[in-house]
Amino acid sequence: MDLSSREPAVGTLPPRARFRSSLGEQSLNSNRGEQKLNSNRGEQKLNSNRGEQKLNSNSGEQKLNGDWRFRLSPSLAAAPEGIEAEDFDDSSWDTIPVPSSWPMHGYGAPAYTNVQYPFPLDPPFVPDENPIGDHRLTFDADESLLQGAVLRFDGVDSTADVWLNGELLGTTRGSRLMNEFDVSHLLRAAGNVLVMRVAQWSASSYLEDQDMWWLPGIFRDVTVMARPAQAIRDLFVHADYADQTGTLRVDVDGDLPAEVRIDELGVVAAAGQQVKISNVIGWTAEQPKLYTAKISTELETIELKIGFRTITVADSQVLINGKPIMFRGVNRHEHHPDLGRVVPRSVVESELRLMKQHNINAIRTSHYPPHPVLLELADELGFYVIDECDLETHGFAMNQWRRNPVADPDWRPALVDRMSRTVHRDKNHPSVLIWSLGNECGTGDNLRVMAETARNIDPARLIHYEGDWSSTYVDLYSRMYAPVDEVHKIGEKTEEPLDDEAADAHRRELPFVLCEYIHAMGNGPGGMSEYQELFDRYPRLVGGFVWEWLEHGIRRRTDDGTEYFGYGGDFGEQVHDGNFVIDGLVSADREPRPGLIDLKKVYEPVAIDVDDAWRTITITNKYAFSDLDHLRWDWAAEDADGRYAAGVLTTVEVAAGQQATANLPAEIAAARRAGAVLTVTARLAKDTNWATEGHEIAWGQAGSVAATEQSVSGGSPVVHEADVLVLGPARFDATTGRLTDLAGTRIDGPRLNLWRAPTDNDNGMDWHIKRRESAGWQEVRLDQLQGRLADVAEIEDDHGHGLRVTTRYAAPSYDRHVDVITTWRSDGSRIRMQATLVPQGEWSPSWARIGLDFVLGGGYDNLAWAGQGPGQKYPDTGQAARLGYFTSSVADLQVPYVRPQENGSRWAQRLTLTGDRPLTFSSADGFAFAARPWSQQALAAAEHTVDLVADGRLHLTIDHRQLGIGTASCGPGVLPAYRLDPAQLTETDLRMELIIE
Ligand code: IPT
Repeated sequence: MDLSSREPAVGTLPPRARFRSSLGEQSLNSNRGEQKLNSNRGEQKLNSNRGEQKLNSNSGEQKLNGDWRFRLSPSLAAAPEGIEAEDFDDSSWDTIPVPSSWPMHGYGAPAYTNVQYPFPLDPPFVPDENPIGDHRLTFDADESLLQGAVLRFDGVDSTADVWLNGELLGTTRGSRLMNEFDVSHLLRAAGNVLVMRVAQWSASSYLEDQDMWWLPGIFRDVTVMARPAQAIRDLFVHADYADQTGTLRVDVDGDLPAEVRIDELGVVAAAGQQVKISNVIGWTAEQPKLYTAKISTELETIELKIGFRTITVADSQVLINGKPIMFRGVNRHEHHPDLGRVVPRSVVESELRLMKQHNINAIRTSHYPPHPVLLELADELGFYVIDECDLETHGFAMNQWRRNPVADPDWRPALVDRMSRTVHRDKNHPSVLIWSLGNECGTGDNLRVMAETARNIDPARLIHYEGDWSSTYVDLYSRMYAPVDEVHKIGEKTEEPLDDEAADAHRRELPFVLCEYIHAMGNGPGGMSEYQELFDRYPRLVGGFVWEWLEHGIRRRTDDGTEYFGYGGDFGEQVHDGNFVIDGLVSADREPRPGLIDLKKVYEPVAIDVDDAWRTITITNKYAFSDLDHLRWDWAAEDADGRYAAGVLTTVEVAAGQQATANLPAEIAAARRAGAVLTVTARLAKDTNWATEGHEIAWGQAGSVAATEQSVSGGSPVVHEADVLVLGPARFDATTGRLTDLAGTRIDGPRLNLWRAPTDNDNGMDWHIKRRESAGWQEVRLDQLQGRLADVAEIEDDHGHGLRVTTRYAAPSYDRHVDVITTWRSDGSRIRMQATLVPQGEWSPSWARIGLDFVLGGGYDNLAWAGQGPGQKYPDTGQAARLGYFTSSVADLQVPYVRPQENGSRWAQRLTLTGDRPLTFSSADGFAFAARPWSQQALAAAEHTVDLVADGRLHLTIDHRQLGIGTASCGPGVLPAYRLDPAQLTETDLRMELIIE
């Protein structure tokens, strides 16, 4: 086994398996010729690899998925010899399912790195310690396969030698690309022996440095397909669309006479013949109309779903069927918490439905061609897809890009081969609009050649690559994590010029896409709306793809069986990148995180604005193609007592891309009252293939939740009882100045809190931001504030009696401090707290919050609030939090981020802890609150969800101000509008008021 060959590695094509035109232009054969596979086996001739799509033929196929014999060796040297022999005795081997990622079945362990290669950079060689997974299967072949057949692997990570019945077929290359071998001469009816020696590391690993777990194995389907001598080898559908007219030509390889039929359109044509078809419905993500085509030869019929659509670029926009579109996209990796790279079809189906349900219309298959099922479903459900080649060489950056394969001519055939196989595999999917050369490979001329390769095979699609900002050989100007102000300039076409004038002129006319943005790691992402506003404003900005759809957590169990998700470093890796692999809108189990709920609001295809008087509604139709006939419009009014009026609006007519204002029925304005909220919701009027009738698409609101009665007069005088000061229902400890009891409920607080358990964004990567928020906090020891009662005084003034408590908070070793002056009044049943902060000294650069902590005993497991909910909200997140009246258990307020961190804050004007003795906090200005069964310190110390243990108390933080969240975990930090810089605080920022009863 030669692990170091610079690819293409897979076999020579027998003449009949050649592509008619496409592959003919490439010099693949010369590179594929003789390969030295294994020192002890000498030179071997490789077999065929067609690098093309899977044809859905009626001539038959047989899946070889199932239990295979398996043996893992720590190195090639330690691997058994002679396993390819048919009579090799594998009875002592284990069995493993195929497809599988073997570390997920107890062999070795998963390992996670982002940019860095976990082995020395010595291309194309890999270490001697190279796990080798030997796989063997004995099978009988279906009758239909015996006239000629191809053995197909949809995914083998990273490289395998393959033998059938003792004969070497060749070596697979390209983990996420398909490899095929002609087995016509070898396959027999009974007792076939298929043997695969899979190496975890190979030269291919240098090209596959994606930010994900390293998980070797035969992780996608293994199939034998009947491909007799006269079978169709390749099909290329060209189905364009303009003005209800489809233009169709189906190219079939070789000189095979074939007939093309589309019954639904009454089309019968010869292969290679171009036909115009009228009354065609075009394919778009909004209306993914597919037609079934049958391509028949004397021998077989191949069925194919066809979508008619044309993609063009005009006026720096991307047009589908002549209309500009916007990508409301996500980056999607393939990962399963128990199976690794193996993702069952049912999971893919449900996750794509989940995407559609959250107004997502585009997918970048980061960073490799996906399992073929994904594209089938994308065609069917309607997604615009950037299909990315299996290529990333990011780790060369750590060596100043020396010997980067994309800049090394020796690697060129390998890269060109990968690109061409990507295009050939997926070229007949209408959902695929764009070919992406790969991800994070720096720059190099091989990329330009890859672009040419893709364009030559398929001139009808666009080419994408982000890593070369000169953008000379691509059709889109693409960037990742560009900050809002830069994107603004790009939208206006006033961005900084490139040095090369011609390149600049070319790039300035390109549509702009953010192939990655708003990094969804942990709590966040913050600041999504600001990007969307720019996309909506500037036609050149064709949208973006959130990084990323899915967290790559791996399910683990504690000794007592409690489940949690593991991340990098949990599996004994020496070199790893921690929880950077946990950065998705959904958990590894596909449970939506708050970021996805917010994104759904940000990606709304319809904007709904209701005026304050509840009289008019303004609707903006942001669809590119659809009118609003598919939607139903509900309205409902609610106040503290619940919903009291509701109805359905008559159909609203607004054409695609248009805005209209209409009067609401008079009964709605008549229903308006104080403390009430009107919500208008656009829902699906009927079932679709991704959601049922009634599914919510968009919503808008007017009104407000009840304002609180503010007049708490200082009627009650302060009464002294030994070390206790009593004010109405409140008791204070005279030595600390803190509340100890409120109407019989034990309480401890307030204590000033300026910190939070750092989020992943607070811990940020400093390639974008000047400094990590959490590092700044650590420097000033914001998490260690100590209080000292400076003064406690009884007061009597125009407002009556009161108690004034002054507490000085400061961190160990430092003299900078904040005095908190709290004035308490009571009318006998309620108390009012007014607090003023007086900071002294240098506190820069940021505070996480201006909050007050209270700790209560047990018994408060539920709460109710008037404000925004039901989900969490921070200054630059929580777009989905709506006005209303909410209840929740304390447990349900917590967001189980895989690495625990600040979470769960809600905005309220009134909060009631419901228990035996309900306690209510209110403020007309509103506040944010977090209620947790553990302390902030415990939250910060936890590394996994299982580390968090309820301590029997309720930890309540009431925030007057908070720092935004931002996306500094891999992107810009908190935008200026959402910062909390002590040096910039106003008097209003420093004064808070709360009524407690
Ligand atoms: C960017 C990568 O393209 C992506 O694969 C992922 O690693 C992401 O970052 C972070 O999660 S590269 C980054 C250095 C901009």
